[in-house]
Amino acid sequence: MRGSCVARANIALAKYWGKSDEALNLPAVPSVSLTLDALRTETTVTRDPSLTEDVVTLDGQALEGDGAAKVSRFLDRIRAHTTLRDAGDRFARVETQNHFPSASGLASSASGFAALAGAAARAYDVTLDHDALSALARQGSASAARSIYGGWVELPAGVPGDASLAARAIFPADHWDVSLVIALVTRAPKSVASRDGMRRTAKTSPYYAAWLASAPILAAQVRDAIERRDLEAVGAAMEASTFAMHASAWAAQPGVRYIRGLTLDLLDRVENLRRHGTGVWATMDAGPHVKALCLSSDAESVASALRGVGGVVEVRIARPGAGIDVS
Ligand code: 2P0
Repeated sequence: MRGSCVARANIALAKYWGKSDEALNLPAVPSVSLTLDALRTETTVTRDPSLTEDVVTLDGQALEGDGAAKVSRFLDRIRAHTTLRDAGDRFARVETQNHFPSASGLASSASGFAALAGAAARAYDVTLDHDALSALARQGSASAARSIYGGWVELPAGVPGDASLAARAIFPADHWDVSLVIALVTRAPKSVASRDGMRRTAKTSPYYAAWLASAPILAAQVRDAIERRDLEAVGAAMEASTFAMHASAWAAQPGVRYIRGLTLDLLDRVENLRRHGTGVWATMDAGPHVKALCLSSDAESVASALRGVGGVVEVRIARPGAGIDVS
């Protein structure tokens, strides 16, 4: 009757931006990510015969409207696998706790749908392996497919119509002791949801075609450099992927711009650290925050440098983390 799942967020080193199939939520480009230990989502799904609809809470607050409908539609996909016949068993209470700010560009939808997939499959007694859970989580949010797995993960581009697309683990979390130093620029929700931002980019940006052409090359460079544990090569390809993604979005009409003044100040600081000999590179997602990739032995000094940038709300260090834990 009940399933719980912990999932961790992931940060893409080679970015996903744009879809090849909107209905199946398939990415148009391959992406490569690192699952993190510090950003956790915990979800419990409890089937409750007394309910006449799903009841969803996020951090203790009732979720209504589109957010709740998205969760219900996701549960419907799990329920489609069940042989439960009793209508009273259909609806569930879904309680989610995010241990980081929601919807602010810190990939909460990634850990959110990964945790929901794991918890719901257990609550509805549906046996799915990690591959099937990843494909399922992908339909909630493509980046969630990657959070099913720990460590270094790849999500290939989707071929339109292929509902089975899943992420795959390419190297375990202990492959390489790096850290992502996460500098929060604001606690406010992001300005444009990623889904809307990427749709607008695909429809109107003259640079979207260039993004589609360059993203697979950058993803391959990131993957090969991770294999060699070559931080400079990972960092350079990660920054190229980040800037190409943001540039394609910025050129949409109207422009989709996630970068703020403070984002640029943080990028300057990262570049400055590099000029003075620290191996550190930056990335941003669909939000203004900066995540700096470095060796774990440099993480404290990078964190303290980023804390020194005026206006930064919070800086935390994240290390490679595990895939989902279902109980
Ligand atoms: C990524 N992002 O690869 C990229 C980089 C944001 C920038 O995946 O529409 O929430 O739900 O599949 O996964 C954010 O997009 O989008 C994202 P949907 P998702 O991490």
